[in-house]
Amino acid sequence: MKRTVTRSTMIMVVTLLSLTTSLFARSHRVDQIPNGSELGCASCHVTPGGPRTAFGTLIENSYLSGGNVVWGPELAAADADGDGFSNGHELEDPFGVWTSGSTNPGNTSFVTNPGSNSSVPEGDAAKSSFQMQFTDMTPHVGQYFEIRIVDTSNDLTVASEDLSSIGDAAYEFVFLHALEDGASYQVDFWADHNGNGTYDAPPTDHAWRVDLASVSGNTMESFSHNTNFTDIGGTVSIDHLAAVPTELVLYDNYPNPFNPETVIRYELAAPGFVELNVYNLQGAQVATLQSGVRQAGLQSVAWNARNYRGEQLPAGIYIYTLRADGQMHSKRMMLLK
Ligand SMILES: [Ca+2]
Ligand SMILES: [Ca+2]
Ligand SMILES: [Ca+2]
Repeated sequence: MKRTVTRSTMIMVVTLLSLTTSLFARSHRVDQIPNGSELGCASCHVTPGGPRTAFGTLIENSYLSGGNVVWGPELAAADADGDGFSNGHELEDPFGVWTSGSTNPGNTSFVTNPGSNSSVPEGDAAKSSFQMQFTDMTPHVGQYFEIRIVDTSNDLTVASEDLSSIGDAAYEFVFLHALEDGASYQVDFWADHNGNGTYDAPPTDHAWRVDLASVSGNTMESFSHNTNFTDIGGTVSIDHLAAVPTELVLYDNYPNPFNPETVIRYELAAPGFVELNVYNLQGAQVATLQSGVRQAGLQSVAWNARNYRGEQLPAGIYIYTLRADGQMHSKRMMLLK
């Protein structure tokens, strides 16, 4: 990195910083814990700049690096004030996934003081949270993915989320305040392996179930891709796929890179004329995959890497461009040999 700060500016900044720290304690650390601005310095100091709270002491002793707070899973899991709720639970980031500079997590009105045992979460805020970590999901990158948590006592879905397109082999979901202590749940999830936009029993689509028996506190599970499928049934909500999308969306093709075939998917907000073309990097149009009126909803088009004349195209990067509804979207794909 280039240094553009002059020596005199540096001295001024250092002087200002030392003045500020002596007057206002380490107020910059407020931005280094999730929802830190909700409590200000009160999370770490009993009085501004005064004695530290249990949370402030824990950070001071074990979670500073170069004067900055090291927020993460470990500090989140600890319960500094011993009130039975972890620091992360009290700050709405139970698994310590928040990073400084990003949007504050969770519901700010649920935040309680991790440095005071008289400040504790109540009602929904006291409910436990769940984190599901996925790894090695490479076979499904680019596919639609859905996960839901079902209360096994009444078969009701207590939380669900989806990804319109899996972006990476590793990803995670956090469901805040979804679990009741002592209750049991099943976590059902599936990837739209055949790309048709609806759930099909395995092995056509890949679907799995993880059981959470009698949960106690904030709970974390991890899952790596395997072929031990469970048919999670047709009750999974895919309503939003049937529903008309509100805007034109062009998804990453899958697989990518590819050989010999890939699938391009997009969502159309209203019925209308659609043109889907493929160009090479020189800007020449090499194929037209669609040209005509299409219905609203999810559309899926396969391409076998052949040009207008049916000839196999050389390996390389190609651009696919979707024109519809007065808009144009483009993405890149890579053909391998
Ligand atoms: Ca606590
Ligand atoms: Ca507390
Ligand atoms: Ca499917």
